[in-house]
Amino acid sequence: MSTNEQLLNAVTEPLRVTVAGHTNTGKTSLLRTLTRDARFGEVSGRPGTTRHVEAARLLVNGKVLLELYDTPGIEEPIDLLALLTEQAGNAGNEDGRTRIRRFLDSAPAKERYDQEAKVLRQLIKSDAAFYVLDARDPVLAKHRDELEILRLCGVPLLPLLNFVADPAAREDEWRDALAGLGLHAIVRFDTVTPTQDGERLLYSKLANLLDAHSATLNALMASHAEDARQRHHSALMLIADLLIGVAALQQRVSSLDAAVLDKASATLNERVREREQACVERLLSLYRFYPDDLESAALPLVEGRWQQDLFDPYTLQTMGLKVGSGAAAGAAAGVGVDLMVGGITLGAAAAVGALLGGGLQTLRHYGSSLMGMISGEKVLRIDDNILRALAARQCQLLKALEARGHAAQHKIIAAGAADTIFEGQRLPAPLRQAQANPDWASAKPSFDFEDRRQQALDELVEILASRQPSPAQST
Ligand SMILES: Nc1nc2c(ncn2[C@@H]2O[C@H](COP(=O)(O)OP(=O)(O)OP(=O)(O)O)[C@@H](O)[C@H]2O)c(=O)[nH]1
Ligand SMILES: [Mg+2]
Repeated sequence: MSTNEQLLNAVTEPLRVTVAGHTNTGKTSLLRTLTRDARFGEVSGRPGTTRHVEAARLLVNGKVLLELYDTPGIEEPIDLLALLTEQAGNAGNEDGRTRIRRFLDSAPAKERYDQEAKVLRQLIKSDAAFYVLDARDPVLAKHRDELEILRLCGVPLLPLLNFVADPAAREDEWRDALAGLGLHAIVRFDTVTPTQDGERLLYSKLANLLDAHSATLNALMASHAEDARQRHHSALMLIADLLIGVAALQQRVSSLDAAVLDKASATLNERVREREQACVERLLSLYRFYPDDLESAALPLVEGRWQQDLFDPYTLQTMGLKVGSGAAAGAAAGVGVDLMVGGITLGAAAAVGALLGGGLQTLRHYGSSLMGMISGEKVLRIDDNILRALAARQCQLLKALEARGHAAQHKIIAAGAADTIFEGQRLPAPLRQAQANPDWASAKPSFDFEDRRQQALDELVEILASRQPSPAQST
């Protein structure tokens, strides 16, 4: 039995954690990020958005490990604390829970304080609570009163500093104030841009507060790390498959006539765009983002589409790349298409280049051009720098998706700012092999070449992984 299974077997019932805090501090956003569900609840910049308690469950192997409860924001803590104190007035030394229960049974809990009552009703039956705060806020009396009220429920509280990525965050001020209230275990967790090990830290601090539930939290952390590794590997497979497929793409042309080249390269470009788009959609869905969640911004995509066309010379320029092949580099002839003229010697190629007025700078001979040598056929294929740009863009997207919380609603990286991935003169071997194997344009089952394609794919995944390690590896 694996350690993970042992941990899971030790879990008897789900851990119940209430997410509480002042209104508009990012409670619902936290739920979105922890459940990786960008559609959970309603998030907005106006206060009082969440009006009811709403639960989300985290499952591992079909078993519910954690139940998280989103709650309405607390709006009137100062008056409520005064009421609780007043209600306790003649009751002597009763404990906090009794005071809270009395309040919950009283008329104000159904009227003026009905939002607050929903929070307390949930909190009192939970194992713990995250107290979400906006670290940009100054520490005020209302926060202290709010914490005092929540603490009456007798449930361990873990304060969570949200908005810590904002330069206006007053982290030290909050740490001091919380320490003054006896709250020393604190987590920084920006729900929009959580750090790579943010969730692990969150759960491990919670485990420190909740000895009895450490098996649950350990199982959750182990499963999160494993999920992140698997997602990362699947993402690299998608990217590698795109690159191998595109490198193998070829478009035959009957002549080197400009109009023929134009048409053929346009067809080829379109096939690449479609494949790139399909890869984007798969990556988004693998990371549980939706194209329409990204509206007006997120990533360098608009509604899941790249803002800049891959074949626009400006796109390549912003990545420090240019299209190499002279003859095919004229915009009309299809930017980014490398021209291979089978069977033509360098001398003859130069002549053809001269004919086109461009000069074939990157004439290459690959496997299929041997065929061409006999038949005299000509094929267009995708320029090396387009492959570099494709790799860079997809890896940039992957990085952004891995850094993005599911509560994010705004742009996080600038278009075109991708780092180059395959620097230098030559493309990695698996891509060069793909260029020589037009059959690799799509994965097909059970042919001889399938294994070699798969090997090249695995090799390319390794190369990509060495440039873009999984975030889970650092944890
Ligand atoms: N930049 C940034 N914005 C955040 C973060 N967390 C929340 N927000 C934004 O803050 C606003 C409030 O977020 P919500 O998640 O709705 O807050 P809430 O605490 O659930 O609010 P109520 O339900 O009204 O109590 C939204 O506009 C969020 O997009 C964060 O970590 N960084
Ligand atoms: Mg909310």
